[in-house]
Formats: sequence, structure tokens, C-alpha cells
Amino acid sequence: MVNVESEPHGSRRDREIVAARVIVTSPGRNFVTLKIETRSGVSGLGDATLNGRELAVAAYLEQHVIPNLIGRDAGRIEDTWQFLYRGAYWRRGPVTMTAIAAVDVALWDILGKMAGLPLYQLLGGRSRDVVLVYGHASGRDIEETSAEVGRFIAQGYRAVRAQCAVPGLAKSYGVTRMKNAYEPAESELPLQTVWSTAPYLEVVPRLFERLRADHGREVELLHDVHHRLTPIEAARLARDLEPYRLFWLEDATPAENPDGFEHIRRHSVTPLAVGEVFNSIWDCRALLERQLIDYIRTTIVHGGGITHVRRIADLAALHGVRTGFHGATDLSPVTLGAAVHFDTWVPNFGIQEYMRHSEQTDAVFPHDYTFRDGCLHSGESAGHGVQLDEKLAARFPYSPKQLPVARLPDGTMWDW
Ligand code: KDG
Ligand code: MG
Repeated sequence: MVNVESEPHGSRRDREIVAARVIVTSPGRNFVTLKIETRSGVSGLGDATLNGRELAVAAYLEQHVIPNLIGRDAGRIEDTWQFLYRGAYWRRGPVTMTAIAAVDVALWDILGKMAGLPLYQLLGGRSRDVVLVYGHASGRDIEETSAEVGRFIAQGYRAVRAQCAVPGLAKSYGVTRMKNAYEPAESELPLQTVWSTAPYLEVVPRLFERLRADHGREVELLHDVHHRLTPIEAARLARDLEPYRLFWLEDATPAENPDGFEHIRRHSVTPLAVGEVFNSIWDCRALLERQLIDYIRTTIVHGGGITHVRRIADLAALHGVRTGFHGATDLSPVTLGAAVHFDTWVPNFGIQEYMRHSEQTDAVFPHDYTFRDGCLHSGESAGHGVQLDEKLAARFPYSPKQLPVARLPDGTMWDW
């Protein structure tokens, strides 16, 4: 018989959840954070940010999740996950899975702090010394984008995503005036953008031809189509980009229908990445099992937390697919911290997206992870190593913002 009072990670009474709160703050952009507190005084943080739909998750947590947490054993991470997933009856979906992820990550954080161990150690220990990341370069034309890629290489990056403005379009996805990051959720109502496929398909191969000419073969180059192409257009782009050896081509076509990826595979060996808008293993399953992609991007905050994304990564490993977690600035430092621990452990790691947060965001979320030589390092503090300065957070009230929408030149709604 186990004596629960003598367990190293605290007694059942120590681990009892006595409080949970949602903190919404906007240090430059909106973030939703869940804080769970145990009777022992140990607390944990989980990210619950769903860009442009933040308050839906905040309400889901406050109204439907937190009342179920009080009195539970914080050490029962798996059972709590199953309770929130199976027990809700209405399964899956970005709001539900983001809320579950926030609870799950906060509980792993608590477990780490109680055990005195970094999260990667709880998962099974280190599989690698460093976590390779890619940064974001963009520009108003090919010239400027190439100069930006050069700036990233000079900062030590070994992998860079490159996006350049599409000639004739007023605003192109991923092109920003800010250094290091782009921030798409800019206005209270969605910004209307125009999308045109023909000039895009013409400019992107020219961009990568120039990047290889300017920067050589060693740097890894990536590109995000952001769901804009039909399957056969995506196949053409993937084929046209083959000479430039991309690390990956991302979201080449919307992935609700995995069959679209058969077309791309039939015509090209450019590696494919998909999954940042997925929220469960069921979204990923067909693409993984049919080996239609090479990198899975579903990350902790939108994929049900560490408990669930671990299962996605294991399924991916069976089919030769590696992880490449989403890491835009709308995923808070709490998610990035947890992701870097996960990346440090996961055997089938590929790469981690890294868009630096603003100084304001970093001040609100002090963290242990650090960037060096093109890689992230998790740090060794217990749990995921990310804190929240609640006093400072209170100085940045929520500011409603939505993501843009896209239309074709004739006014037809398109995928943004
Ligand atoms: O909120 C949407 C962004 O996270 C998304 O547009 C970023 O596609 C993205 C990426 O690859 O970082
Ligand atoms: Mg993307």
C-alpha cells in the first residue's frame, strides 16, 4: 500500500487544487493565461490564447472548466485531461482544446515544481542538447527580403522563413514593418486584404532562387503559403521550388481534406509542413498515416496540451514525420517555454518556430528559455520555467483585435 503522505511530489492534500484564475493581459498583444493554485502554495501556469477569439476561451475556462477543477488532485494530469475531453460530451474544436491545454500545461508545471524537475525531465529526459529554431524574414520585394534573411543569418539563425510582398497586392501575408515578427491581428474588425494567385506563383520561385544565390546552400529556408492555394497550384509551387531545397513548404493548401496533399506528393519532393490550425490527433491522423506530410505543426496550446500533443508526436514518429511546432507571437511565452521543453525531449524533433516576443511581453512573462547560436535552450528551473508578473500584466488591459480576411480581386471570400 502506497503511503500518499510520503510521496516525493507532495501529499494528496498538498496537491489539492484550491483556486484557478484566468488572467487576460495585452502587453502589445492579447494573451489569456490560466493560473492554478494548490493547497501547498505551489501554482502552475497554462497559456489559453486563441488569436482573435481570446474571450471565448476565457469564458469557457471560467464558466465551464474552473468549477470542475476545485478540489481535484493536481497530480492526476491524465485523468483531468480525460475528464475535460470525454466528460464534456462536445469534443474537440479550437476553443475546447485550447482550454484543456491551459489546464494540462498548468498541471505539468505544478508537477515539475513539486518534483523539483524541469518539464523535459518529467517527459523522459533530454534527447538533444539544443533546439533548432527558425526566424521570420520578410520584405517589400525580393531585394529587401534577401537583406532581411542576411540579417537573421548574422544573428546566428541557421534556419529562416522567407516571405515577400506579392507585386500588385497592397498587403501580403507575413510581410511586416516590425523587425523579427509580424503581427497580423491589427484591428478590432478584420482588415480586408486581397489575394491573387498568379503573381504569387510567379514571385516565390524567383525569391528562393535569389536567396540561394545570395546566401548559399547551408542555411535552411522555409516558406508559409498560409492555406492560399488549390491542391494543383500547391503542387506546381512545390515542384517549382525543388531546385532551392526548402526545409519545408507550409500550409500549401487547406488541410481539412487530406486528399489535396496527394496531388502535391504526386508532383514534388519538397518537404511539407501542416497542422498549426489543427487541434486534435484526429485532424492529423490521415495526413500522418498516409505519409502526406513531413512535419507536424500542431502545438501544445491549440492541441490539448502536452498530454495530447505527445500522442500526436508518437503517431507522427511511426510514419517518419517530425515535429515543427507553431511558435508565432500569438502563442504566449508560456507555450514557447513548454514547447522548448517538449522539443528537448521529443525523439522525432524537426524544428521550432521562433518569433521573438516584444520586450513588453517578455517583461510580463519572465522566462528561463534563452536563444543562442540559432537555437533555444530550455533552462533548468522546475516546471516549464515561465512566470507571470501579475502586477505588470494588470497595466495592459484587453484590447479586442481580429485576424484579417482575404478576398480575390473580384470580391470572392478566400482563405486568409
Ligand atoms: O494567429 C495566426 C498566426 O499564428 C499565424 O498566421 C502564424 O501562420 C503562422 C505561422 O506560421 O507562424
Ligand atoms: Mg503558418
